[in-house]
Amino acid sequence: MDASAAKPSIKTIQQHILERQRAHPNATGEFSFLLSAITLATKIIADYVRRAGLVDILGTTGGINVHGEVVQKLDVIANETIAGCLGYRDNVGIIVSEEDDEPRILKELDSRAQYIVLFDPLDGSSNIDVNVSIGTIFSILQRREGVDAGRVMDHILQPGFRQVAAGYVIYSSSTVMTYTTGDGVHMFVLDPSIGAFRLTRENIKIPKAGKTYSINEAYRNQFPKGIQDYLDWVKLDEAGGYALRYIGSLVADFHRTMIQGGVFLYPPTKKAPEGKLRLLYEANPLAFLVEQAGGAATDGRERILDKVPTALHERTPLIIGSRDEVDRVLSYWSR
Ligand code: AHM
Ligand code: MG
Repeated sequence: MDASAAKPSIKTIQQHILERQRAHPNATGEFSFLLSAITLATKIIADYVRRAGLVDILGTTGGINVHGEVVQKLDVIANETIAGCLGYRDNVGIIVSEEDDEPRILKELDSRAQYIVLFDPLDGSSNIDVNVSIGTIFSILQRREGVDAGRVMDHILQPGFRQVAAGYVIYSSSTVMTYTTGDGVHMFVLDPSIGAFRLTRENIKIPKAGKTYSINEAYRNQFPKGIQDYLDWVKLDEAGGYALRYIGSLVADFHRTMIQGGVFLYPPTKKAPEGKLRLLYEANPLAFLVEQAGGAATDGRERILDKVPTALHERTPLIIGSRDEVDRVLSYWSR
């Protein structure tokens, strides 16, 4: 990417979405209305994250979530902030969150309340207390035509290729929002002086290849043999100098991979035979983004976006990143 592409524009995310919508003759503006709820929520979360050491929001709530993980106070704040902002949008019928056991039905799905928003409110939350980057990931589906509104799970459990939009926000040295509606991947930086996300990169392309691999190698002995073989190969002279980078926040590891290329892997382990990451609100949205940017995402057997979900909080192995590197991993390991 050339330097001019990274020059901040005065175009805000709202202007960008509206402009892109105008290119579609049947656009009603509904969608920008929905996305603006997400940007509003993430601005509020960014503000909490920035003040995290100053106000009493660090540490745990004492609770355990549906995945058996310790719930951080900021997890709850982020979850309720997003749910609250979406709750004011009459075109959102259902929301699904990593932090909630069950979907929240805001309104019965109909031609007005047609969207389902699925999200991980604060990904990487075990990193909160040590000031490492964390993020929000979201996926947007539309209700299924001809399916009764009462069959809630049928509307939610749609394969990833049906997503109408997806994105993430990373709370880091700056707050960055990246989204796609199937028309390229676009990146914005929150300008705190005006409270708006400003366009910094349009139509991002992930490098086709990259020599950075990102995996929790401490689990090496638990990984399938093929993954172990790949990990052996990257260390050989003939591989040509790979680097390992692992932050332990999916959003942050993915963000780096999108910009610099390489591969992120969370394979099955003995402890988590289906991997750790969740299909609906982690793997699917990131897979949609990476494919739009020219990369690839697989579970080792099939394309992530083709997977037909069977449960709300289903997990999946995830190999995602530059196309050539994903293919290389698959040449060592496929299920
Ligand atoms: P979370 O959604 O509860 O924060 O868990 C998901 C996180 C990802 O951000 C990250 O990639 C992964 O867990 C790290 O797992 P591990 O500590 O096993 O490497
Ligand atoms: Mg997560």
